[in-house]
Formats: sequence, structure tokens, C-alpha cells
Amino acid sequence: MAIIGSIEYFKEIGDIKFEGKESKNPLAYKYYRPNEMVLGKKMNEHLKFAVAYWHSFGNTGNDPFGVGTKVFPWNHQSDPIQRAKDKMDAAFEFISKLGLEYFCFHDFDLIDEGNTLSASEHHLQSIIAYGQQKLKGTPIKVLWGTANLFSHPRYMNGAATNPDFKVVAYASAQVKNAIDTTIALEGEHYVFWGGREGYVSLLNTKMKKEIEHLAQFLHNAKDYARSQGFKGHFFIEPKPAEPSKHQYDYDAATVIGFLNQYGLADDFKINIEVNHATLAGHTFQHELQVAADANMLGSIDANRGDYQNGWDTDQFPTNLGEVVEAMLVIVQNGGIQGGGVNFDAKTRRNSTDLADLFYAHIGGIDTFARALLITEKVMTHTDFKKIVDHRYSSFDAGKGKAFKEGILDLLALHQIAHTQGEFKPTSGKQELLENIINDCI
Ligand code: XLS
Ligand code: NI
Ligand code: NI
Repeated sequence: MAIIGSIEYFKEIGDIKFEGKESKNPLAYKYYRPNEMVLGKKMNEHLKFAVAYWHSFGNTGNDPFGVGTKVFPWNHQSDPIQRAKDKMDAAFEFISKLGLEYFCFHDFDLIDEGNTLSASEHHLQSIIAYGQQKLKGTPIKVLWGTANLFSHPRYMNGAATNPDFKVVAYASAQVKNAIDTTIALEGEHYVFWGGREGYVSLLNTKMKKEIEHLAQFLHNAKDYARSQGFKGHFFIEPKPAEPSKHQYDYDAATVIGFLNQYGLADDFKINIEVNHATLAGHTFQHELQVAADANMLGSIDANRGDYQNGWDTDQFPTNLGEVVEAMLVIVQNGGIQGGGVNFDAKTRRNSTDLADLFYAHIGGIDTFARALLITEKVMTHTDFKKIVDHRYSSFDAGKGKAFKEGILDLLALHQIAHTQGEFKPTSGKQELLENIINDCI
């Protein structure tokens, strides 16, 4: 039974159930069955789906050319504290009707920022108290919390990387409060997305200084959270640009280098967002693979971009082919470490019905569930893995193995090259692999 507050916001919609792929009901799951065992784990263990508070309950569809288009009934009260409670009621009802267990938030998605730091703290305290009450006795949990260090005008030159120390101090206070909020709501992890941690022009920017400040800022945040008993991971969410021209957390490889250079690699992992990967000129799969290879694939922000647009369109993930290739990477690398699949996605500006929020999430959830089932088929019913493993089999034994183990030096290899005989081309078999995947769909 759905958790409903004093007002039922999504009255027309009941609990979303699994009905199977023959179902014609648009408000049912065709593939997502949380308890179904797939490759040795339950579906909802592979895929810890989370609803993003900011897009689903906060974003009314404004864009640079116009104001919001969506009327959210939980937004009507003028008192910010009451409005925040209404929003939380709506969020719990929505998450529970979808049968999900997680949500993610920024500090000031939960409740409006106040006019002063103290007023903001008072706001947060009020919604924490309400949230703790709501969480009690429900299966709903917080996947991760974060701080909005990019919307307020004070952050126009960055937060941790701001050239003005006063702003860095303020951002530090805000992160302390966001960490406290995450801990108070028993959040599993904590995210840093550096929206304005970068530059608009290199002419006025001391890049090295700014990056060093960012590292110090993250050390402080981590040390504080650990001192408060926080056991979760910290995730950095790479994005190359937007709103800044260049963001320091450009892509997974850049972030991995940064974390290693500044001694943060033990506590931090990476949160890969699909549309951020494509903005960086990569595929989602590429970013997942880079993070997984560094043992840092921590969480996912699920969405999709638009091939014709050069910005973060944050559409719901429905591109099955893309998600199957992503699931192949995730599954073959032992899954996501600790985090989940957060729908950092918004319905379009002209999707103005409350039901659209349901269609969007059902579509995204079923796309991932279906991709997981297809991945299982690829891994267990085809030669996919065998073909790829075979491609590297010359390193499994003999001289190839000796090379890998560092036993052969350059002179030894020179000798081998003289005597090993003709090299025969080995096909990469890309088309066959592509067909195998399509055959499983
Ligand atoms: C924006 C980011 C943001 C983070 C959380 O592009 O995706 O929503 O996920 O701050
Ligand atoms: Ni994101
Ligand atoms: Ni994004």
C-alpha cells in the first residue's frame, strides 16, 4: 500500500505493479520485477533505482526562454516549511506508488534556502525532523544527498574554487549542513557535482590554485563526515561543461587522476551520468568502463541526451541499445559499488500532466530491467564472452603470459619476433558481437 500523507497528490494513480510484457496497461511494469533473480542477484539489488527530488518535485519546466509550465499541487502553500512538508508528502507517495526504495536530494530541493545561513539551517532542521518521521517504518531510504553549490548568485565564480575565500568558507558551511542532513536522514552516500567548479575564461583564472582549493575542500568535507560516523562513499559526478565553459571534473579519467593526485582515492568513487558522458565526447559505456577499471564505479545518474543538442537535456533513459551495452559493462565488472541508478532526468516542458512523471519513471525502470535481462541472456546463452576472451587468449599462456608478468625484456621480445613465424590476422568480430546482442533483444 502506498504511503500517503494528509493529501493524496496522485489520486488517479494506484500502486504500479508488474504485469508482464503482454500488458497493455501504461501504468504497469512490463519487465521490472524487484524480486526476480537475475545472474545470482535480485533485480532490485542490481538496480537500486532512485527518484531525483529536484527534477521530479521541484522542476516546473522553466528554461532560458520561459517560466515554468507545470503546476504542482504540493507547491501551493506560501510558508516555505509547510510547502517543503507538502513536497515531501508528494515525494513519499510517488516513490511508494512506484514500489521504489530510494531518492536523492540537494539540500535546497528539500526546502528553500533561507535569506541567511542561520535561516537556511533553521529550514533544514525543520525538514529533517519531518523527514525522520516520514522515513520511520517505511522501506524508503536516501541513496545520496548533495549540496546545491551552483544556483545562488554567490557561486557565480564557483564554490570550492571561488577566487574569494569568503565564498569558499560559505560553501564549506553549506556542505557541512548538507552532510549533517544526509546523515540525519540516514543517507547511504554523498555526491559532489561541481557545476561551477571550473572557469568561464582562462584569462582570469589560476587553474592550479583553484584545483588545489577543490582538493582541500573535499578533504575537509570527507574528514568532517567521517568524524560524524558517516560510512558511505563520496561520489564525484564528472561533467565537462554547462553551466561553466570548462569544468574541472571533466570526465571519469580526469577525476580519477585528480583523486589519485590529491590522496582522495580511498574515500571517493565516481557517479557516472549518461548525458554528461556524451557531452564529454564519450559514450556512457566508455565512462562506466573507465570508472570500473579504476575500481571506482560507484553510482549512476540515469538519463539520455539528444543527438542534435549540445547540452544536458536530461531525458529519461529509453534507448534500449545504449542501456544494454551499459549493463554489459556493469555486469561484467561486478556491478555498481554501493550506489544505484538515480533518475537524474526530467519530463519535457510540455509534459504537464502529473501522470507523465509516472510514465517517465516506468519507462526508465523498464528499460534498465529489460537491459539487465538481455544482458543475462548475452552472458549465459551466447558465445559473446568467449569471443572477446579468445581475442586476448595469446596472453593466457606461454610467451604472452611471460610478457604480461614482466619476465620478458625488450631484447627477449626482439629475439621472439625473429623466430615466432608469420603473424596471422585475428578478426575483431565486431559485427558478429553486434548481431549477438540484437538477437538477444
Ligand atoms: C547536473 C547534475 C546534477 C547532479 C547533482 O547536470 O547532473 O543534477 O546530479 O548535483
Ligand atoms: Ni546528475
Ligand atoms: Ni546532469
